[in-house]
Amino acid sequence: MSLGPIDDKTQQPNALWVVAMPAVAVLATMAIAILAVVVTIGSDDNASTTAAGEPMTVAVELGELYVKPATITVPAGTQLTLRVTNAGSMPHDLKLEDGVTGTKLLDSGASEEVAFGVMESSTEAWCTVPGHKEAGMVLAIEVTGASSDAGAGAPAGQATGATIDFAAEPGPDFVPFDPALKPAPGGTEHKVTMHATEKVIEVAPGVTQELWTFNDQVPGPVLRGRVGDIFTVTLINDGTLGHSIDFHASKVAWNDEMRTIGPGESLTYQFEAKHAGIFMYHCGTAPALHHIGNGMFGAVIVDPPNLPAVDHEFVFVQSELYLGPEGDPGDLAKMQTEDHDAVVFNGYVDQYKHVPIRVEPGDRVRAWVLDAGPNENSAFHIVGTIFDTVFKEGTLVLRPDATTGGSQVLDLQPAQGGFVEFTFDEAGLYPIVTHKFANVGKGALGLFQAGDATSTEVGH
Ligand SMILES: [Cu+2]
Repeated sequence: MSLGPIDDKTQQPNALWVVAMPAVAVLATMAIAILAVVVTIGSDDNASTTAAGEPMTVAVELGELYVKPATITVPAGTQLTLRVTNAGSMPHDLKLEDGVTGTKLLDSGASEEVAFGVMESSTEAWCTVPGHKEAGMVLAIEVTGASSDAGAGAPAGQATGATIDFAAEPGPDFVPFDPALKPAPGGTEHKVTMHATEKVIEVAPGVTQELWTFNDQVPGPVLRGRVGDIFTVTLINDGTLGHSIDFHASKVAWNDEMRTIGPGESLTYQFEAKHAGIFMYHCGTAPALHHIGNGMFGAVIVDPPNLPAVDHEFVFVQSELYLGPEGDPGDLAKMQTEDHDAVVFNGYVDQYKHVPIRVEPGDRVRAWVLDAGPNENSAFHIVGTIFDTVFKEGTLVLRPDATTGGSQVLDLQPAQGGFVEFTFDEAGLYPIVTHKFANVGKGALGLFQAGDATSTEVGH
């Protein structure tokens, strides 16, 4: 027998990780590689495929986000023991499909030798930390000479995601995410505590997901200040996974303030708001796509100097939903293929269609918009009005002026933001959409109600 070849293409840690990889981990990696070679040389290439019970021990390394080797090949009947070392910087484990056989959750640098039992047919083991299997942390155990190869290599049954009924109404106790924005608090220092949590939350009528959140809400809390203010944020990890926070409003080193902390740990992240705008913040823990796509994002608003008062300020954070099974975390595979189930404003399907946002005709309204993605763009538009003021990505690109025109859409790519200002000239209903219209039928629909509207019919 022999170990399967190591496929360098799939097992190279990514470049970012290499930067942060401590020398100790490099040495550990080399040692493991040597161990693996020793096992290969020391094994019997002519082993009988029926030599039931022959023991074999293989060294396996875990890291972000790979298993090395990715494939091991053993004769049927082998009593397989794996010596598993976590060479990564975050906790990992390695378990068979039964979810029981395998290692405990190994901290960075820890090792465990575990009997995986007698191998009768090909199977897989993977890291059970959510998202890590989908990101590539899978070990294929190929069994040669098995009596029946019927199931060999077949992927594990894929659980199907929950489905949304876009015609359904939320329950009577439904409370929408409050879109009203408060002014920046007084003072120039803002002390904020953010709890990273994992919580089952309703995302559409009758549909819940185990979202990963900041302060049990999606989007996370809006932070607001002025240019020159200091934000001191204490992140406390109340979850069971590693989490982190990355403020786009800050200029700080990625490997310090933005580092991943384990369950029960905390860190302090301080930054000066040096530039005006609406900035995204998000969890950056690998795979970041999963942590953002499953709810860990929010907005920091840094007011431009001399921002005039208006009658109403609102915030709309657009994001997608990639549903896993009911009550489970979102589906990373769907996030990777950009196969979203819904596009939502402030975390819930069509919530301001169900509960319109009330203003009065003639009121000046400022809507701050952030596209949290992780994948979709936003063509933010309000049916029935024209934006006379547009601020996008740090620049006031349009202001009311008899010589300039109007704006119909604030166009945003993921992580971009800005604000628009407008009025409603007549009483009635005004839909809030992204004019990427396929998404309007998938949850990206809300309503402003100006004055007393006589009907809640929406003409679509
Ligand atoms: Cu996270």
